[in-house]
Amino acid sequence: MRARAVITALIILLALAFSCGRERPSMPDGENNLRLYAVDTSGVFGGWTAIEGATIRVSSSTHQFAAVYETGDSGFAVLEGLAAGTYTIQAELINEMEDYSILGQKELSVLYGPQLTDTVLMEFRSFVPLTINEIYYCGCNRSRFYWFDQYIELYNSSPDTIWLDGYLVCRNTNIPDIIDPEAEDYALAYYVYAFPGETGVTRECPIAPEQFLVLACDALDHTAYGGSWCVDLSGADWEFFNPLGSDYDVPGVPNLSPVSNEGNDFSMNLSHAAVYIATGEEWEYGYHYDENINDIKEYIHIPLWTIVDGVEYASNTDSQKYITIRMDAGLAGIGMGKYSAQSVQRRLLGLDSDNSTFDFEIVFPPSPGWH
Ligand SMILES: [Ca+2]
Ligand SMILES: [Ca+2]
Ligand SMILES: [Ca+2]
Repeated sequence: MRARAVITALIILLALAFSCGRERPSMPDGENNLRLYAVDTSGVFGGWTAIEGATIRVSSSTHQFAAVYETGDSGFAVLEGLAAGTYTIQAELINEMEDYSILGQKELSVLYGPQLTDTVLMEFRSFVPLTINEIYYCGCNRSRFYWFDQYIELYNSSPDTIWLDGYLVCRNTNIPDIIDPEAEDYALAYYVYAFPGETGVTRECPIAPEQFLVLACDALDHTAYGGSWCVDLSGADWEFFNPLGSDYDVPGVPNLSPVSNEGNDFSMNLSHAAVYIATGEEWEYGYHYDENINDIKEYIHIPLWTIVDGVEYASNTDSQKYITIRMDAGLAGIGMGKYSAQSVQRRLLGLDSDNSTFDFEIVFPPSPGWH
């Protein structure tokens, strides 16, 4: 009798277990809710405290997802309906009146779970003196394949003039085929152009406080060649000029000159590349095998400690990173289409969290020399 009762109980348990297994709802991808606290550690609000009014920016590195939230009076925001995946989260509070910003970031893997609670710790983030403020790369006229109006804009958010003599402007190559960017203490560059002069010695290339510098691939009025959506760069401050190539040297616009021995103008891929500026204090040629051409090729190694700012952009969020996350943990320009005449620009002048997903936004029209 007793044995039968035990067996019956077991059968019921087994049945329950099976029915649970069968009937457990296959959790849809988007059913996770995350309660996220934004905790300030800087002391602006008096000790560690979860703060109201912090902006929470969320993006995924595993699927197309970007959203913005704000914390309520209990210091948290509820991020609803998150699909399973990996997210980068930034909490920020920017007080332009009182001129401070507190930021925090974290990477989070969201699995299949009904409710999660997490915290982002925030601390002071100072404004970076010299930044890449805008990159315009995607082209302006598909019918003419016109993308020659590319440019890079620099900005000085410090109260002092910065001398760019000897500084380098660099563009990567398709790095994952050649080196592991996380394993090296240099960034691999393919196009490297230099400002005239010598770093820390000569003083000929100033960028004044709050000044924008436009570095044009060709300092021409491109509306005349590519159409009305293209950018007039006739007022550019500098232009990239390669005397080895069939490049046009606009008189009156000073030139950035190639250090790399490629006969090409400084050009940027229309959907995925990285751009970095370095002080030029140290660099060297490096030779690597490239399986795409089955040959050794010449590159330039830019030591990470000389790099002032680096930005990677890509239209696809799951693109393989070209540069180390120590320079840029994210990607600017996600979702941008080729020939859309849009550019990526820093959201806030001089604010650099080393994650371009959060630091940059897509803008139209491009804004050479202004923000
Ligand atoms: Ca040029
Ligand atoms: Ca020129
Ligand atoms: Ca601009």
